Order: sequence, then C-alpha cells, then structure tokens
Amino acid sequence: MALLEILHYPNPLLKERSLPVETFDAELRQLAEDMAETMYDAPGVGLAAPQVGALKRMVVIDCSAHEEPADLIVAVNPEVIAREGDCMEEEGCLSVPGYFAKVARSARVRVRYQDLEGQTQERDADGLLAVAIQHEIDHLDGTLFVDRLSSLKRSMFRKKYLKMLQQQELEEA
Ligand code: GNR
Ligand code: NI
Repeated sequence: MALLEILHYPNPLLKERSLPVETFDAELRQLAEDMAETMYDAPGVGLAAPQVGALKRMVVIDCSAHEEPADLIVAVNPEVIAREGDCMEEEGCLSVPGYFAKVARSARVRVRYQDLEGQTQERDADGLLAVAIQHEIDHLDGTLFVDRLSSLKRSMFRKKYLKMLQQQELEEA
C-alpha cells in the first residue's frame, strides 16, 4: 500500500501516449491498488496510470461517491466501442488542480477493457461515469480536459494557470 505522487500540468509525461498492458502480474495489481488508494485519498472519481508517472494503459474509477458499497472499476487497455448522445458537464482534473471547465463529451458510452486477470469485460455507462471513462482514456492518449476547450478558452487557461503557478513558486521561495 502506498500513496503515489500525482503529476501536475505542465509535466511533459502527461502529454505522452501510454503503452498497452501485455503482462497481468503482481506488479500490475500492486500499481492498481496504489492508484486506487491515491484516488480515494485525493479525493477523485478516477485516476489514470500516466498521472502517477506510469505510462501504461490502466485506469481506476469509482463514481459511487459515498454510497456503500464502493464500486471500484480497474480497467486495463480500455476503449470506447460505442457512443451515443452529447453532453457538456463541468470537469476538473487532479493533474490541473484548481481549474474547472465544461467539456463536450458523449453522453453514453460502451467501454471494453481487461480486468486484472486479463479477462475482457464490457460495460455501459452514462452520467458522471461516462464522462469519467472518457476523461481517463484521454489521459492514456496524452490528452487533458483543457486540450478539449475551444482555442480561445485554452489560451486563456494557459496564461492564467501558468501565471498562477509562477505566483505560487514566488510565495514558496
Ligand atoms: O476527480 C475527478 N473528477 C472529475 C469530475 C468531472 C469530470 C472528470 C473528473 S476526473 C477527476 C479525477 C482525474 O483527474 N482523473 O484523471
Ligand atoms: Ni484527470
């Protein structure tokens, strides 16, 4: 059990494409466990391996909030195989703390992935779970939610956010 360090924008690792997982071993299970612990501690509803510096196609998601029992999904090599409808919900990201914006996504998705045993699974999702799945798969392709904003909003984000980071550095110096 270990809490992992979450990388923040503009860390270049967040722009990398993660590699497919081919080996379903104890090391992968340990990473999944540590990612889940890190997600719950943050707290967040999802976490992708590249956010903790591991360029592997694996994500953990739990949108059950405070409901019991918790519904932890560990999805290896996840892909959206069908999508339907459109939505525009406010998103945040543990790698971009303090910034929130509405992002256009599909409203409903069917996702295919492998579990930690390597067994193929499929699952339908809507609402926050559908948004979170799309947000996490984006991380595996090196895409952050701010990359999906209009170019005007994205350039405003960059200016504001980099300025805020500079200010924080000054305060910490
Ligand atoms: O905790 C998170 N909340 C969230 C809210 C709306 C849309 C997406 C998310 S994912 C985010 C955690 C995170 O950054 N995962 O990569
Ligand atoms: Ni994120």
